Amino acid sequence: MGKFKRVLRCYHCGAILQCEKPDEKGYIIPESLNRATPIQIIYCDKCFETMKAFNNSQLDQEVDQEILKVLDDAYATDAYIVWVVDLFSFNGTLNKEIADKVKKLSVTVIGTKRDLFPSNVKDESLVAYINERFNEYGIKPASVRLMGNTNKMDAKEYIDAMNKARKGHDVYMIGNLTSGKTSIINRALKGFENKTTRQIKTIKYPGTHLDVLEIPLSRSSFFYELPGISQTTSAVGKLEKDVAKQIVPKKDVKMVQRSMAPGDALMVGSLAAFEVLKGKSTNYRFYAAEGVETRKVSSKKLDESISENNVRRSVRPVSERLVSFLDYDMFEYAMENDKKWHDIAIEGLGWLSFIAQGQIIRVRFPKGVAIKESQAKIR
Ligand SMILES: Nc1nc2c(ncn2[C@@H]2O[C@H](COP(=O)(O)OP(=O)(O)O)[C@@H](O)[C@H]2O)c(=O)[nH]1
Ligand SMILES: [Mg+2]
Repeated sequence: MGKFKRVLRCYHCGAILQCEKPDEKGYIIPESLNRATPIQIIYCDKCFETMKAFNNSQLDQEVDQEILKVLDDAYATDAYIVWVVDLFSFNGTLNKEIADKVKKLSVTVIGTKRDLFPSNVKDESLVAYINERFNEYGIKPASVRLMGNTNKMDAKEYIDAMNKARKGHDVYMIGNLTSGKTSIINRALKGFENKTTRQIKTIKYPGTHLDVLEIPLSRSSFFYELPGISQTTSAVGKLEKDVAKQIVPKKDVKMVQRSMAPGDALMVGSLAAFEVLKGKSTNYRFYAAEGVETRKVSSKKLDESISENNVRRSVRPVSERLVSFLDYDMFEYAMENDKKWHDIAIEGLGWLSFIAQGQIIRVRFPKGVAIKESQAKIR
């Protein structure tokens, strides 16, 4: 029998790893290759560099350039910005280009879908989470409000507060698709009195192809609802429709708690998995929509368990778009030891919450979806 060796590939781009030609695909310095243990995931040098950047700053959401154009107007007129985020799917990933455009303006944030969270979750912790995430992008929100379908909204109070805060300037409401902008407007309109001769209407925003809802606030100032920012880094936008439906919560967010130690892994359907590589045995909480199922398996058998689940579908959801390792990204988080609650959140899918105590956690998730580690949303 002839000799053979295992062909190693970059976990991210799939290129065959090689140590000879630095300018070609799959190059990795020999030290990194030699240091890697057989079970370790390996990236080529190029992917490793991009992954590092991604890991620190998340993927950049793509944005319709015309939205940026509208925000140039907002900037020029010192407008008041209302930025709507969906408390469930928001993992702290904001569109950086948009954040840069509005960070010098007065920005108020509305966190929607509060009703999906258990009522014992403190508003303060959600508000602190939102503030911290916006601060990371250089935005200090003038205020943060939480809203939910079942919460009462005093429409008149809301409009009065907005009118006071906007100081006569225009208002631009921005936020991801389905973040809840239209719902807020519909509720707020109940307390709105149009004192102008202009109508509320959808217009093509001048100089763009964008349909924008225009509400006259005074003779010379308007409220604009911009089209939703597409969810290019959310699991919802990456997976097929029926899977997307299962991961968007309709009722309360579900929490499952599992004790995990090194060697344990938590499968989230076949969509994602968390492996504990190092650390004491401790409780991990996973928050997701009701239809998202989890199973604790052995880390060693994780690949096998996922392949098997792709066929048997006993832990849902399973996506047809995730068939090989190249369809996932993988990160390892070396946690600090601050004994505080932290989250590792996968945008649009859910988040793992735990007390940081120096553990190492490896996460796999659909490629192109933003992942983020931060202090916990629910503390
Ligand atoms: N449970 C819950 N669902 C909401 C809330 N706000 C919006 N939704 C739902 O989220 C989806 C998108 O809402 P919409 O207002 O159209 O979002 P827009 O795309 O930002 O205008 C709809 O199915 C709404 O019913 C909320 O506070 N709680
Ligand atoms: Mg809308």
